Amino acid sequence: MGERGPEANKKTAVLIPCFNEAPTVAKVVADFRAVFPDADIYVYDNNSTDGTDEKARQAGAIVRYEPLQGKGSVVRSMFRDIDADCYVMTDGDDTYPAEYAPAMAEIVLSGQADMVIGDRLSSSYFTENKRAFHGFGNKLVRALVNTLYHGQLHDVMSGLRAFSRSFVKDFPAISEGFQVETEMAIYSLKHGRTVKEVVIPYRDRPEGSVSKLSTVKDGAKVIAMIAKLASKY
Ligand SMILES: Nc1nc2c(ncn2[C@@H]2O[C@H](COP(=O)(O)OP(=O)(O)OP(=O)(O)O)[C@@H](O)[C@H]2O)c(=O)[nH]1
Ligand SMILES: [Mg+2]
Repeated sequence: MGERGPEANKKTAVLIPCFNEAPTVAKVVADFRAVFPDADIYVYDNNSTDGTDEKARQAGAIVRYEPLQGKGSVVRSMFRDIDADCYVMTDGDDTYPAEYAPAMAEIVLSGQADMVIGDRLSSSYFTENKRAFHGFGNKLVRALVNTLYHGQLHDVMSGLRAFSRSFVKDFPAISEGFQVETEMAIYSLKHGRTVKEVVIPYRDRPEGSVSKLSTVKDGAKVIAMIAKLASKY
């Protein structure tokens, strides 16, 4: 990337929603700091009880607290409160490769997309993720969204994304939980936002790190969200 590229003088913010990610959050902050030396890195802690906030602060993140539980609630606050030209979002569980994120941000900063999705489903997701029902759920949601909203997305629910400022400030963020990524896909398809995907490798959570996703309960909420938005948006 040249010094005078589209990213010159532009502010990038890295957003990491976290709920009890103490085993991994410091590595995630360090990995993203290494590839975005000038970015503001935010960890939004959502009532963690395992010292996630301290670990994040020691690693150099700006830590903020969100009392309303749920990834969607956190995304709503982050999008409202943070000012930047480009936003990169990732999970705190060290499942996404930071080294792919600058190319994704570049697509946003050069004006080629409002949202760039890191597409896990076209690479290692189905062999890396050990919960078979997650794979099924991802395929089902992708098929429903693409059929109902005329999309051609490969990965609707990925946690690694880049967004433009206008996307972040316009996105309604009505989801409280894990439906938020699906809401982003439907919002984009219905409102003519440009979406691009970059294929990324995916790795499973390391030993000792615990998933917050209840496959059936959260899966049902995602399906309900798809139905709800069909009339709402
Ligand atoms: N702020 C906040 N973050 C959450 C909450 N639940 C999960 N997260 C974060 O959202 C990200 C994704 O959660 P995961 O449990 O990894 O869900 P997933 O990636 O869909 O599922 P796995 O494949 O099991 O990892 C992680 O960074 C979590 O810490 C929550 O209630 N609040
Ligand atoms: Mg995860």
